[in-house]
Amino acid sequence: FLVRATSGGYREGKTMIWKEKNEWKIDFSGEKPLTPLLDTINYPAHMKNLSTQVHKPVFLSSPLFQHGQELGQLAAELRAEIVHTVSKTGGHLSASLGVVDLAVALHHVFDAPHDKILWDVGHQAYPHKILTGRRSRMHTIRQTSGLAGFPKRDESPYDAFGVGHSSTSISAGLGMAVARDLLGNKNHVISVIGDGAMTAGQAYEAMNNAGYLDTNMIVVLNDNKQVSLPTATLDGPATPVGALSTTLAKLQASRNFRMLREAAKNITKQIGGHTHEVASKVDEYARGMLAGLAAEGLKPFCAIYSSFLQRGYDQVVHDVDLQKLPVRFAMDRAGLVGADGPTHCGAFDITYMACLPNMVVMAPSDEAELMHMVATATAIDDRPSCFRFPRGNGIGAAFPPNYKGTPLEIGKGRVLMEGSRVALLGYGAVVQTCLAAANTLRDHGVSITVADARFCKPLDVELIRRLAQEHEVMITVEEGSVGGFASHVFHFLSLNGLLDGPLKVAAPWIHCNKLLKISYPTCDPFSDYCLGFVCSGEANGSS
Ligand SMILES: Cc1ncc(C[n+]2csc(CCOP(=O)(O)OP(=O)(O)O)c2C)c(N)n1
Repeated sequence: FLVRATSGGYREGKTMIWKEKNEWKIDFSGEKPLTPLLDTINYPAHMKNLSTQVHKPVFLSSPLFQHGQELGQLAAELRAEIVHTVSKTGGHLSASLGVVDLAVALHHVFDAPHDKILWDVGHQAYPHKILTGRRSRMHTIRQTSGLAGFPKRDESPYDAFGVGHSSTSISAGLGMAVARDLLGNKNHVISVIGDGAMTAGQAYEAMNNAGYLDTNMIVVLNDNKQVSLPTATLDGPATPVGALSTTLAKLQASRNFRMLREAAKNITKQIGGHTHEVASKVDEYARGMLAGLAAEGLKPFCAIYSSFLQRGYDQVVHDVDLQKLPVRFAMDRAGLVGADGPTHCGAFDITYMACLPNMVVMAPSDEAELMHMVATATAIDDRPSCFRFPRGNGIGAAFPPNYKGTPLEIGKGRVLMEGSRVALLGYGAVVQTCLAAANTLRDHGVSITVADARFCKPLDVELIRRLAQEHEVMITVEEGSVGGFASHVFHFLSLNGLLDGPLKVAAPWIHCNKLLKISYPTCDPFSDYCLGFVCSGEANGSS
């Protein structure tokens, strides 16, 4: 099997992508590839008449086209197009290249958007986007006001379901199939899921329910034996799927299993809903497993994106927090994540972790503090703890000796800059923004204190009380949703009568787009806000 896309006028020696044995090779020239067939296609309707038959194209002499067909040519051109676009924008290259043939086939066979095509995770949607009217905007992908990096319902009617998180396609597809039947419609529903996404409990629960309901839907398992993430080690690519996949593959192939499956299907139908109820309790188990490790006296760390921890929330609450088990959650990608967009934005973790009764909730203001918080979490043995840190590089803070952190006193913040009129109380990496804003404000003659809260729970109530009593204005700063750090601070202030005096408080709500534009050391939007607030006496835009 050999697929080629050529650039530079289809001259020999300009091949960009080809397959040798089991490996894809890319010879990237950087030139915009010629894509004569793709240029004729803006929507799936334009590719319906392309042939799947072997024929000899007039303008190409490469091996693909001697033995190929128009759809194969389209796929080859799409590959070249994606390599070219992603070389400029960045993004999910391998996942998208991996489904080019599939995307071409699905859009040729099915009639989207009438038929619903659901891409699991959605990181592989670039060929789908190009074939569904968005080719001319691919250069804007993952940028502010540009195309999203993932399928998004309000971006295109061809994006049947919004994604970014894995393993939702079968359950969402099943819902669409059931809705179709209830409404008496006739469309197809196709869920495309990878072997990596297939390892999550949600996918299994959905399959269980789909089998029980016996609704007509199509699930395409894209079993490439890889997750398109950097899983390689020094010994080469690591196979991400484990015992479950191997065992299931063997099991599914066996005759006995197939007989059992038929029998089980009949029994399930007779028992009805109860089976579903029992089965639905098999859920995201990883947090449960960590709880087991902690219960046996080990020191488990759960390192996870803030946005992906959302998936296992009941495990955090029920399996860990209520039992006071010392699982440590290291929440990466906390706060704004830039090009990965809203599905990967770590906006909610402060809120959903700090409302739990036993959780210690921390956020480091720089990479050295992060080391101290790892040490702090390691030392906390009688309850769960968590710390959040942002995507990207540190600020270049000096590391502690031997790269070893020292446990912090729990519930104690620190003052970084002493002033008298305005107190900025930052939580997490935004403390750096506070420091930058403070410099601007000082240039305007405003005497300013900057404090690093370090802990959202337990709060450093002594520090907060002092800041409230000794300043005219207090502003809390965090990168997260309403209900987070500011809520805890204001709650404390109100319960202790500290809002009943002359103190002006605010937790500014600055739109993400503005925040993204903050550049040190000017940090305009935030310092502008502070200046406006301090000088005008009005809490414009505060929440
Ligand atoms: C809930 C959740 N956890 C983790 C991720 C991070 N992630 C992005 S792609 C991916 C791997 C998907 O692998 P697979 O389904 O096999 O897709 P393919 O290898 O075909 O790209 C993971 C784990 C995610 N998107 N969502």
